[in-house]
Amino acid sequence: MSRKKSVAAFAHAKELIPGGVNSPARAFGAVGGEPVFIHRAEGAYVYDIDGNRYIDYIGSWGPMILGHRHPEVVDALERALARGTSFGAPTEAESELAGLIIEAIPSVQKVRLVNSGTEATMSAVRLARACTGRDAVIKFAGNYHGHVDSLLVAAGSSAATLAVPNSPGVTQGTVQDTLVLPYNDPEALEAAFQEHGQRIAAVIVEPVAGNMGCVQAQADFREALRGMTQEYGALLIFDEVMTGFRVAYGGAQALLGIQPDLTTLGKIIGGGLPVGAYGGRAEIMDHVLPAGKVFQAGTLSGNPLAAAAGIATLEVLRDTNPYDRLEHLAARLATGLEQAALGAGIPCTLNRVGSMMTLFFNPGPVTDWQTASRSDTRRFARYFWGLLDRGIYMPCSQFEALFVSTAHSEDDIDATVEAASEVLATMG
Ligand code: KE4
Repeated sequence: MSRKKSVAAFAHAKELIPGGVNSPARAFGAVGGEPVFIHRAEGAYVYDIDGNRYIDYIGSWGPMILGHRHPEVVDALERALARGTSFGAPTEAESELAGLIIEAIPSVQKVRLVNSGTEATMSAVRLARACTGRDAVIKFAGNYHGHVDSLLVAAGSSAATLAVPNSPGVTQGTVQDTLVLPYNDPEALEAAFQEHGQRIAAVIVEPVAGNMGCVQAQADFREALRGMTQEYGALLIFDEVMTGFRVAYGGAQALLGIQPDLTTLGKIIGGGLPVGAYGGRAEIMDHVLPAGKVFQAGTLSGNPLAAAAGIATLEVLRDTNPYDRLEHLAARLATGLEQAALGAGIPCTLNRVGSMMTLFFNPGPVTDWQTASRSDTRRFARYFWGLLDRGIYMPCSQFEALFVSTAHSEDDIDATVEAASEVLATMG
């Protein structure tokens, strides 16, 4: 499989763009080699600039739950485009998208549209601090909430909860109010609240994590999240940028039966165009300017094209309810991958929630960052490249989730399992 044009395109891009990409995850840094440059996509497939076709399990890192260029989304975009692209003024489409989100997620009574998941989480944290009059925020090792300065932190080496910046340019001052705890550890969460409870504004969490690979919050941890925040008057923020409309139409909170105080969204609600959102009870959201005093703004927030793609995507999900089909396809893939690894005698653990999953090169169980980080990333890289050379485009990192879309067929799944069996058999 020749990828000469991608190699040349990457060399050129690196002269113009830091690292040749506009988001680091795309650069194949975690698996080595040169990224493929995509020319076009259709349904379950992407086509690179060398003309190679791949079955796509990245799906733009989550948005493409309906596959690429779904006819309803394309049609909605074309109709919106005929009326213009951006007005800097309110449009009815924004209320329509907000209405779909509110209808789908009972804990959300009002919602503000922004342009990315990062903007959503940044704004939700600011709002929680304003509402509670407190400063401290708890996050969890292995959770990613976008490149918000105060959340770009790693667990402090010293006291278990102290956060340290994990990017140059993030100041100690910015992270002094951030506490980092282990995921799926209710005792650590309770201890943190006993020590810091009166100054904790919020806990932000991926209720089903996708950014350490796929790891679900366990029942005792979920109970502690809701119980401790309620007991100490802190807000519980579910970061559902990835899981919103992915693991269920109502998101992970519908699946897990927990109502957070605030929810952040992105990815699927934009149908492939830039949209983020944060929402919650009206009594909280009405603190946001101009209803309240908490500042947040955005030139292209609620952009008509993005709103059109988001509305079309959510309407198709609402009206066709494809979650049983997604479950069937994803379970078929998961079983096939597990059997392929077992057959090759390679210690692996597969974590799956609905149509998002991760095959960890790790005997498991994988329940938090500490266990996930023990995965064999070199073996993962060999698996990734073996599949890519066989026309299967998996997420280019052990610590990401793959996504199945409604456009994938059983034949696509079976071809993927066959390719994985071949590759894993060479790795045993
Ligand atoms: P964006 O700012 O990238 O739209 O969203 C940030 C974000 C927030 N919260 C969660 C749970 C997320 O998964 C993300 C972004 N996810 C990554 C993939 N794991 C985006 C891929 C990338 O950074 O290029």
